[in-house]
Amino acid sequence: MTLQEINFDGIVGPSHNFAGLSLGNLAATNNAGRPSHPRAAALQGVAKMRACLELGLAQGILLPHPRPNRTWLQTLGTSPESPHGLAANAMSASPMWAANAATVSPAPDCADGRCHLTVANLVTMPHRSHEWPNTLVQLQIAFADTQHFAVHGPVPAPFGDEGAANHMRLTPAHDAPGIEVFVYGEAGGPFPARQHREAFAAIARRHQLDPARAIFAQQAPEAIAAGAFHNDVVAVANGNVLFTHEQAFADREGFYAALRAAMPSVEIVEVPASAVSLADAIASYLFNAQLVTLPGAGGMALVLPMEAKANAPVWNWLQSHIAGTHNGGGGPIRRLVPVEVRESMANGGGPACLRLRVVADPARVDPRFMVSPARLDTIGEVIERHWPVEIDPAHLSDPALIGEVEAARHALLAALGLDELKNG
Ligand code: SUG
Repeated sequence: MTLQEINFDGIVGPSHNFAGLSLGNLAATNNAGRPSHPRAAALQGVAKMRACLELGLAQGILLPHPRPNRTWLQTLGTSPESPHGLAANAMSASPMWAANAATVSPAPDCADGRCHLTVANLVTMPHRSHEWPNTLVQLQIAFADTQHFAVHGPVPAPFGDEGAANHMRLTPAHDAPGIEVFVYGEAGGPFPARQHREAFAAIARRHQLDPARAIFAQQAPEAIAAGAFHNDVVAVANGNVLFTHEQAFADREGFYAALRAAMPSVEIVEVPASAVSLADAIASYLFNAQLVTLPGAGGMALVLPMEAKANAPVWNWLQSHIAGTHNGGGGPIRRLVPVEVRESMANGGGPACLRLRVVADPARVDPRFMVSPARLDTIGEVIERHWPVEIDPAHLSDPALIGEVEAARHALLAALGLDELKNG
């Protein structure tokens, strides 16, 4: 059995819009009210997946959820057709940000030798709080092989859980036991601290992790206040490398010391605030990148948003890292792969937000959730034919738009042989 990292990208749903629902997510609130471009957004996501396949990586997908979420509206005593103030919450395409789908502990970390996944409850934001039942259904189908996977329901409210966006794993090799890092926030700042420590403590217990190999680290309150609503906006890990902004963690020294004690081979690549300010890191999404190990002896690549290339301090830092100006030529990031995900970025979702990492044998995953270039062609064709070109967020309860959005999703499910997801 070959365990490898598979990135499951959320396909951008046909209702993608800019309603400005996420307090503390500066991109989303700054773009509130603008027209969105669902077709272009979804095609950008497909192109990113294609770029990852071309790097030789394994690629999977998660599917858009039913929107508007009629089941959720029903539990609130209403429907898309009735007048209410919930239209934007029911129409959000937020499941595209698969990093918030679940927290994943690969099999080598778990006492029972299975890969454990806990669906994130996302309770802090109303528009995201109703994602988990549909996410859970997909995870239960994709990872149905109970000999190799254990899929858990959400941690109960009020313990907020945002999934893998606040979780990092450091390991000498994907198929070896790793150190899992759980980053939580503390309430009290201007913006919500969405990830609660209690939720992650529960997940570490459920996933049967060795307590000596689980580290709980507090996110810096100033990072949350500056717009880093998830830790993956200011830090990312892969293999033995932690790539982080200097101001990501509340107790930076203490966290680094704990990490070094648990894993002496860890390599911490820290970008100092003197080179890239927290504001530039957050605006450019430098760290919301996929730090990936290339097959063979290619080293690591950083799949990052175009916005990082457009930011002079960020791009200069990256160029000097690659050239080895400050590290004697031995920096772990060997290649930069800028991708265009502008529509998702405008809602605060960079390349890393769009994917959920699962270390598994691809042969154990339901093949309908894996993609090849040919399957991406099929997905692209459905998007070209059915996804709305533009959505004005003032029209989210327009029956014609609702009909178009529902039909588009059904067309994709049919094309991928996933009709069983039609109602949820
Ligand atoms: O939860 N944006 C998402 C972005 C999630 C990014 N994910 C990671 N960092 N992993 C959020 O804030 C905006 C939707 C709106 O405003 O309509 C939104 O939900």
